[in-house]
Amino acid sequence: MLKDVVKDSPGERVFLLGNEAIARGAIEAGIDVFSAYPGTPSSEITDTLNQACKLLKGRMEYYFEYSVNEKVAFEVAAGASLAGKRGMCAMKHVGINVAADALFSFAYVGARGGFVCVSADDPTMHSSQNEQDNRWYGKAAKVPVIEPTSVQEAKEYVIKAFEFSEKFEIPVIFRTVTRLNHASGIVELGEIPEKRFEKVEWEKKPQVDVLIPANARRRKLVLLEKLRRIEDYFNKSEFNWIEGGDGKDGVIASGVGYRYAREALKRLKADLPLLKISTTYPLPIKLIEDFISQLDRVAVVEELDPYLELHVKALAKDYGVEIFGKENGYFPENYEYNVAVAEKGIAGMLGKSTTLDYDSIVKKASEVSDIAPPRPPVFCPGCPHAASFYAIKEVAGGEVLPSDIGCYTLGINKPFEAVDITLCMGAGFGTANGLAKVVKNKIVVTAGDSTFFHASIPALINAVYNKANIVFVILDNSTTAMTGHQPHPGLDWRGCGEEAKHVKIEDVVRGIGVDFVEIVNPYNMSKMMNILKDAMEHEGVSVIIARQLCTILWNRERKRKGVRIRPFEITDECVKCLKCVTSFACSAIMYDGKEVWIDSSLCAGCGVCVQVCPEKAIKPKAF
Ligand SMILES: Cc1ncc(C[n+]2csc(CCOP(=O)(O)OP(=O)(O)O)c2C)c(N)n1
Ligand code: SF4
Ligand code: SF4
Repeated sequence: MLKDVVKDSPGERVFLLGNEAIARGAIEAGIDVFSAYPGTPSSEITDTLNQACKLLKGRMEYYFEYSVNEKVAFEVAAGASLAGKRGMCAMKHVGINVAADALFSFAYVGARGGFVCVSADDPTMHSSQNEQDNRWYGKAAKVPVIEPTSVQEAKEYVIKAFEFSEKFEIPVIFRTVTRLNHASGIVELGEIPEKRFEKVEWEKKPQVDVLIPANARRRKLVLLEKLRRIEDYFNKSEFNWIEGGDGKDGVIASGVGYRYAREALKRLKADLPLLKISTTYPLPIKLIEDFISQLDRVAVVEELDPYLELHVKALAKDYGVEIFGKENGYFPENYEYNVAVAEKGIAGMLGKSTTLDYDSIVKKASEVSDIAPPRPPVFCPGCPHAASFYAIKEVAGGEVLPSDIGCYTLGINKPFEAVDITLCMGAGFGTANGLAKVVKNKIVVTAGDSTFFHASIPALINAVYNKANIVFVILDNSTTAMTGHQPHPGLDWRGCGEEAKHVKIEDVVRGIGVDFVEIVNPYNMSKMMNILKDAMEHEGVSVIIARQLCTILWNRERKRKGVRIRPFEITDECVKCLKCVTSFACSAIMYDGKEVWIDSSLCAGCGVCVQVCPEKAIKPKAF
């Protein structure tokens, strides 16, 4: 909990979420600057440091910001590091794709103040569009990767990562996975340093900081030399260790895989030597060699790609050691691991049976889950995106409907079916640029306000410049709803409870040169549909800003102001045509096969269903 994250009582043991432990680590490390763009599973690191920033004023001060996207977040922290301050940024795994340009080059320049970038990977894709394994980024960008294996380590290793970054003057990727970010555990608190936020004088170092080719060529050699020293350091460092018994079989594990492997060995009553690796780049090659050279068979337990496995296999050839991993089918290459996965793989190597029949347990569990009614995610009652998608479907259902990532991706579902493409943030309008040139249909793209600022603006400029014919509906609910209602540049507040300078979407769009710009409240269905029709007639790019506050925030605002929500009800004029159920499907409208009614406790009182009902049978309920 937040109160524990800011608690100044060294030695006390508190119960923290993995992401809170990372935030606490940042506080104990005395960070100077923290910047982030939200993304599950990393968001609570950011939201915790946002709140802690206010509470720690006058005690442990740092600058906090929600940045417009991950590339900027990375660069904000890098700027701080270049000035000798401790800079930290956090993002979900795909955020590193956005920040990658800066990441690769910053490795050459190197850190001055400690620099730590959290990459929160998402095995099983609980809330992501892909399952990329960001350990490869460390190897590709030549940036050290440190991976904690428990909630306590999450806190400790952030502090150590800063010390390490400063020792070797190198940025660090702090890689976590959902199961660690969202797990809770006991954490022993350390000291919170006393620190005021103070600016420093800038020291020029253009031979290092300006990556013209002549400098970059020199810096590459410096980086390679650092990595050699780091590998040596990791061979002996406290991040990695060997535990367990002896014998000719062993296990190598990294990240949370280490915890699963430990538990699996306990269950199997197999006292094998276990090598835990928390520095996945550069790998502690000597330590691995020393470990495997004593063994005949080694199982490698790691989630996602056979990253460790490929490296270990290359070394194992010299020692005639047999490797049991993903490539020979002992472990899966996708989705999250658990103790059962680790046990099955290790038992397979040992030629033993598992302690439980995991396959039949999983089969039974899936039989039970088949009985439960399916509960796909739905728009909240009163969600303005639902109203927008209803209008888009009515007016442009047969056209090409690229979209983006946010709550509005739910527009893919019945009855809207108004999302044809979703790749990654910003790609909705990007792909629309290409589609507009090759398909006969009209292109009607949707993207949220946060997504607009994050990565849609260059594609909009591209469309105006290249004279594409596209309708762009910006679903402006005045928040980044999907990741927990964080702010973005379209709002007048920012991180750490401070006011912001509001960047208006309409000003940006008009400034780019779009001459069809309309702002409409999507709750007004007929107006929204008429504007859509006009936009589709327009030659060139047209932008509709569908502006209505996210209902969760609208409900909170009304509650705060003491405004009673007036729910709607279905009256006796209902002829049971079921249009409100089959064409609109607000989740407050109930249908049990016989009766249709509105659940007053869920209804947000938006009145959109009134406009959907052809009989005008839906009316506000009397208080
Ligand atoms: C590169 C990247 N960063 C972060 C995310 C996590 N994420 C998914 S959607 C989204 C933004 C949603 O906000 P908005 O576009 O305003 O739509 P809303 O959810 O409010 O409807 C974020 C931050 C992501 N998928 N990809
Ligand atoms: S959180 Fe807000 S934007 Fe997301 S579905 Fe609910 S009402 Fe819509
Ligand atoms: S007024 Fe109608 S559409 Fe709006 S939340 Fe209530 S039931 Fe749903």
